[in-house]
Amino acid sequence: MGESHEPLFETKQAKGRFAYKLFACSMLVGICLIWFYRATHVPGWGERGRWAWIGIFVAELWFSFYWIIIQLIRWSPIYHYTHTEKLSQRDETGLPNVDIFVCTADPIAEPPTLVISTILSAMAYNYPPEKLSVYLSDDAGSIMTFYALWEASRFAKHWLPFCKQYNVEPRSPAAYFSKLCKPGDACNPTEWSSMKNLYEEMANRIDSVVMLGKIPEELKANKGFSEWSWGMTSRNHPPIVQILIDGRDHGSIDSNGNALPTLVYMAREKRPQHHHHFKAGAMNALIRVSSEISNSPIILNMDCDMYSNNSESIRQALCFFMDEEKGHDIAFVQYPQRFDNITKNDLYGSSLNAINEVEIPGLDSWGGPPYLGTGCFHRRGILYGRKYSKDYKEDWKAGIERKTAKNACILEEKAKSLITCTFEHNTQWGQEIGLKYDCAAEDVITGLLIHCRGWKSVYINPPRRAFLGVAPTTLAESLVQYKRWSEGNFQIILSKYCPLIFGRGKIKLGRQMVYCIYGLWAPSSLPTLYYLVIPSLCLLNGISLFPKIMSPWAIPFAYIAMGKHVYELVESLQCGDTLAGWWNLQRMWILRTTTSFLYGTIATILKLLGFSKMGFTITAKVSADGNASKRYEQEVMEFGSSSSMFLIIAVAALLNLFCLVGGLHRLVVDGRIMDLGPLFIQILLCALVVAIHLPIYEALFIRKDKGSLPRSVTFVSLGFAMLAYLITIA
Ligand SMILES: *[C@@H]1O[C@H](CO)[C@@H](O)[C@H](O)[C@H]1NC(C)=O
Ligand SMILES: CC(=O)N[C@H]1CO[C@H](CO)[C@@H](O)[C@@H]1O
Repeated sequence: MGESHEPLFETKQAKGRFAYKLFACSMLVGICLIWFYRATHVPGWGERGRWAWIGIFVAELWFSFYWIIIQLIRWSPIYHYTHTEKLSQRDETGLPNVDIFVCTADPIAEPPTLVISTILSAMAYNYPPEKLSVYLSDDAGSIMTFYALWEASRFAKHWLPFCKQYNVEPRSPAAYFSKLCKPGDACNPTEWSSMKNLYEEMANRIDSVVMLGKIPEELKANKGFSEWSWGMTSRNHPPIVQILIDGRDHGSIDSNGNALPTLVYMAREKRPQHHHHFKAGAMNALIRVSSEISNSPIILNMDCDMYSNNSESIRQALCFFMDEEKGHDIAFVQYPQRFDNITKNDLYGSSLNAINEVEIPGLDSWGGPPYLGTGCFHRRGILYGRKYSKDYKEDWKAGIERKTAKNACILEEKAKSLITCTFEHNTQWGQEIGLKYDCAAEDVITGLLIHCRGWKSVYINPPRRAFLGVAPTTLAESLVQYKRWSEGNFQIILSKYCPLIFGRGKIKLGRQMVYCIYGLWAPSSLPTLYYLVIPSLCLLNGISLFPKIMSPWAIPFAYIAMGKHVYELVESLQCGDTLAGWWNLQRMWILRTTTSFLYGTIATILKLLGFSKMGFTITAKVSADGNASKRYEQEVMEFGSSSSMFLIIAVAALLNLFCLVGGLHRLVVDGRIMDLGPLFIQILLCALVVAIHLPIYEALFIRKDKGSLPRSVTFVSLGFAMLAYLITIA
């Protein structure tokens, strides 16, 4: 077949942008009017509320500035569409090899059955199996995980032909069998049930081995298990590389006699005295180990809890890389993070619909999305630090003729030598090569460095989700996750890699600014806290911070507030949220901003001053308590522990409640109804804050289940809020 040069993908502009631009301009006029009002109405020296006024002006300046940056990405989002059918018409032997990396770090937080479902979904991609290699990096070096992978390698021999024969979707057995309680139309019922049994038996064996904490004695004779010896821990063990399925070996075939993908287990060496650089370190180890074994030009990395929900994703991504016209400068192809476990009204605001559907396509119009750490296809060479050059042409055949001479044991020994603790000493790994170290957002900074070397990236968001993960099911998990994200991104802004400084001359100014969007999450906590607390306290004292409700100056305030929220509501509904989901999302933004982002700011600044070392918390992926998951399904907020984050939330909620009651009391009982005009906006603001915090009051005073707020939090927060109240009215 001759090489066709038809485009493999196309790019379209978002529709209706003219109306949006008009709207944005009108908002800008409103913002300018507010500035003007603020600047010309400052209370004079000695008047009450002068400092509160200046503070609120600063907070509003911050919000305006942030809003303007956000407009850059809302200006003209673009969307890409792929033509996989044109790729399939081409010669299959010309398709490149693909390596898939999956990282896991803890067999308790990330159960091995979950991990192998992800692995199996990756092995079952609709792609020539001899061109596919799947690597699992196990940072805990746990024999449980190795055992699970060993079981998966045997199960794959039945699962893969079953998937291909009946075109099963999704190809994660856990997801497939949990969603489908009876055989699909195309399936042979007996074959279907025997496959289901096979899977469930395997999952049970793995679960019981994990529960017992040790593997059956008779397994120890199998290849690979002897790597573990007594006294090895997750922080202290030698390097381990085991090729469980060797795709080059003609003996590795499935139950129908077809080839299988290569499957490799890897645990890099860990010693207590050596820093291991978390996930970035694991990814770099995977890059080196895979270079020895398969050395494919394309690398996909996915989180261990994110299974593939679409077996066509590899082909879709290749449509970008292999496009003759426009593919030469694309460094990576990023899919969105989507979640499987989201309830109808998305209580914890995890689905990120507006970000995935509008913001990232908006970033795409500025040269590509950031690297988001999962669901991303990279070109291997670019991860090695290559700069963009027009003349470069990728050799898609690289690695296709694998080194047949070496047998698996020799490869394993060679690969182990690449993942010792000392291998990276005096090399550029973690700096110029591989993923960047010393940043909590290793993915975003690595993407930034790639963009600064002249490459572009693309974002692809097909309607059928490519990767599905597990969303946080408790408030604490969700808040901790956002703390990590905001912290990592803020750290970049304060480092020498700040896009505005490091990116100068390398990427466009607009691009530098949009790169800061998520970095500014963390510092937004301060103006938000101010807005949440000070106007309410001023209400209590009868100090007006906003124009009278009948004054013409109230119009821009009303316009901005309505415009912003109505627009967001419409956008949210268009992206698939429900009305209640939107309201939940508003609450989550307040909770995240006042806790996660505040903690992110403090942690970043402490680190900058040298007070604390970088820590990393893994969010637990499963909840243990049976009632907790029931509450999750009923969309009841889960607190349960006395985290200091909850204390901040409770104090803010109670303080606003007191201020609302106190303020209204003042107006009605003290007969100061004349004050209503100047304080009306503050009363409204305070009432909205109280309304959005309703579930918090419920958890403080009404609910009695295990997921409510502990009594200690109730008492301490009452104490703090009372104190603030009394100080204010004194
Ligand atoms: C996942 O894939 C299945 C088909 O296998 C599809 O029906 C489903 O809608 C997908 N899930 C999402 C969230 O897109
Ligand atoms: C891993 C996990 O938490 N899975 C849960 C997702 O939600 C469904 C129902 O909403 C549960 O059955 C799963 O256990």
